[in-house]
Amino acid sequence: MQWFLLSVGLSDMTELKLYIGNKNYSSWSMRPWLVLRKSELHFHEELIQLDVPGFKNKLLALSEAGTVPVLKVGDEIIPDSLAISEWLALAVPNLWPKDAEDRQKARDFCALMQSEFGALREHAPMNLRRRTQSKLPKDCLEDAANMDGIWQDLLSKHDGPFLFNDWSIADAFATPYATRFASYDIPRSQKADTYISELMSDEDYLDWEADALIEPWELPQTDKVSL
Ligand SMILES: N[C@@H](CCC(=O)N[C@@H](CS)C(=O)NCC(=O)O)C(=O)O
Repeated sequence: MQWFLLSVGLSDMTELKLYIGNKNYSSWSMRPWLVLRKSELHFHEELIQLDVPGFKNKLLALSEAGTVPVLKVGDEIIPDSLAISEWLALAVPNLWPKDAEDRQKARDFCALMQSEFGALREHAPMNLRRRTQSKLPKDCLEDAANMDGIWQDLLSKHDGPFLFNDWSIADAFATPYATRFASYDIPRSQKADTYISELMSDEDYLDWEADALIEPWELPQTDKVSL
C-alpha cells in the first residue's frame, strides 16, 4: 500500500462509491467522476435520477447538502465536487499541477469555475445531447468570453495541451464548460476551440458522454432553456 493512500485512510478493502446525477445534465457530477477516472482508483458509481418525484429525499439521505456528487469512502461521506477532488488529490499524486504557483492558480480557477460564470451556467446549461445555434443573452456571452480569455491566458503560458501542461483537476472543472461551447455553438478563439476539442476527445470524457447520450430521461426545463 502506498503512503499517499494510507495518508487518507484508504486500504485495498475500502470501497469508493460516487453518487452522481443524470450524465447528460449533471456538470457537477461529471467533474469528480473524471478526476476519479484519472486517479485510476477503482470505484463504483450510482446514478440518482434528478428532478423526479422523491429525488431530493434520496439526496438528503446521502448528505445534508442534498446534492450530488457525493463520494462515499467506506462509511465516510464527502459531498461537493471540489472537496471530492481535493480529497482524491491527497490520495493520488499529480492530480494538481506539480509547480506550487500553478497549483495555487489551478485551485483558485476551480473555485471560480464552481462559483462564478452564473449567466453562462443559467442560459447554457450542460446538455450533452444538445446541438443548437441559439441567440444567447449578452451576460451569458460575456461570461463565455471571460472563460475563453482565461483559457487563452493559461494555455499561452504553458506548453499544453491542458491548462497547466499535463491534465489536472482544473481541466476536469473546465470540461462541462467546454461542452457548453459545443452544445450552444458559442463563439470562441482558435486556442479555446483547440482546447475544447482536446477535452471532448479525452477517452474518459467520451465514456461519460456515451452513457449520457443513451440516457432515456429528459429534463424539459433544461432542454427548453434559451431559444
Ligand atoms: N457545490 C456543489 C453543487 C452540487 C449541485 O448543485 N448539484 C446538483 C446536480 S448537477 C444537484 O444536486 N441538484 C439537486 C438540487 O439542488 O436539488 C458541488 O460542487 O458539488
